[in-house]
Amino acid sequence: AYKALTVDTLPERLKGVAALAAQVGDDATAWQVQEVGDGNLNLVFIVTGPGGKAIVKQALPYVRLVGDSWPLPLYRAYFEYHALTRQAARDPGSVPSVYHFDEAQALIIMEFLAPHVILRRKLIAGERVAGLAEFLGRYCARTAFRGSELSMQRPDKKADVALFAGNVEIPAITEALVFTDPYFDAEMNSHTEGLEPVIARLRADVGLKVKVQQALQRFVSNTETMVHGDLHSGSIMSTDSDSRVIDPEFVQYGPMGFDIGMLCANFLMAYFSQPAHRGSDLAAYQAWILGVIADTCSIFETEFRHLWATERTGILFPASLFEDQDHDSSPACDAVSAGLWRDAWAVCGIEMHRRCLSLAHNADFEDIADASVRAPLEARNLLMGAELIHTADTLADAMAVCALARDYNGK
Ligand code: SR1
Ligand code: MG
Repeated sequence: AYKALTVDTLPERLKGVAALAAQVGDDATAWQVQEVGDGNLNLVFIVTGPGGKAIVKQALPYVRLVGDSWPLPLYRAYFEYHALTRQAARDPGSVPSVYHFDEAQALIIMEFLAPHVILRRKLIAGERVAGLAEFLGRYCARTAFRGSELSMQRPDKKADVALFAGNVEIPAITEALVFTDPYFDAEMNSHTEGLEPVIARLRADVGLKVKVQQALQRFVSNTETMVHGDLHSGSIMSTDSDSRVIDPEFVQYGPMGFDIGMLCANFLMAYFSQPAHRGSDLAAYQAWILGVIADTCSIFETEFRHLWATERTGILFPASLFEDQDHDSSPACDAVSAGLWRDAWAVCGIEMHRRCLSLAHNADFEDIADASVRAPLEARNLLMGAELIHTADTLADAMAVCALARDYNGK
């Protein structure tokens, strides 16, 4: 039966797992165990032994952030495991290696990444990561394209959609906390004092709420590709020059623009929060963040078009309908890309709202102790989010989004 691990029980309980012993050494009495989970949901242990280190991640039967009053299925570890194997296949090297999965104990033993730290912490500290945009742009494009019917064969895609459709309660968190709660007075909401006029304006904007619900409609019903589902800067670990994506338990089949939209939102929130974190290097660091957004999106587009040209092996937009007739499928790729970015910018604006208004705010803003400093920075973020949601259909590209961010940053 399932039982949550502790630092004291882990060596005895996992000493027989050969895959763990292979990483850290056979002698479990020599293992040192630390619990380091700082996310909202799970236990995360670092196991250190004479042979090295490994991560043991175990799901809890409830939301850690809230407590056992909010039960949450253990099955999320099963979906996380299957997501990691697919991400590793679709973008090799982008995620930690998995050594062992135990479904009954809802635990995954995986690679200890060192000296990687959570990207959000690096952004708050004003640190740069070389190659970040290249890595993230390629990761988002490859997983979006290779998990869709642009690439996958019909039986594989149908089987995968059916498999991940079993992940019900975890995406339900996103459906509520991201797409719904920010726009009414939901029980678990909280906000910085002083934001009331901005919040009232958002909630009075019926057109905005229609667009958000349309985005939710696409999120729940459009199974275009396998999305990570929670791709914020806390789901990325980086050194100064290497990055990996972690934590895909919010996986589902959803819109191709979902992950990159959520990702850009988190860079924008890093950008808007910087005046409270930086001194003399503020302008240069903010410019670097906007550069990461612009480059990530442009590399996404280049990689997506490269895959379109070289790996279009699925049922969608077959060469027989395009290349044979006019030797050019680029108008079709343009149309797919336009729909993808429309979804991405809407999700981007919505994520910018939820991290300031519903449960689970982000440290970029929360680490600003003085509410009178935090509120105006969050207000810029909320208002730009609303503009993104309203104009998602017509935004030219990520450069236009960065220009908008510069405008709001000056307000
Ligand atoms: C109750 S879970 C709250 C948030 O934590 C996760 O990391 C997701 O971002 C989720 O929305
Ligand atoms: Mg997470």
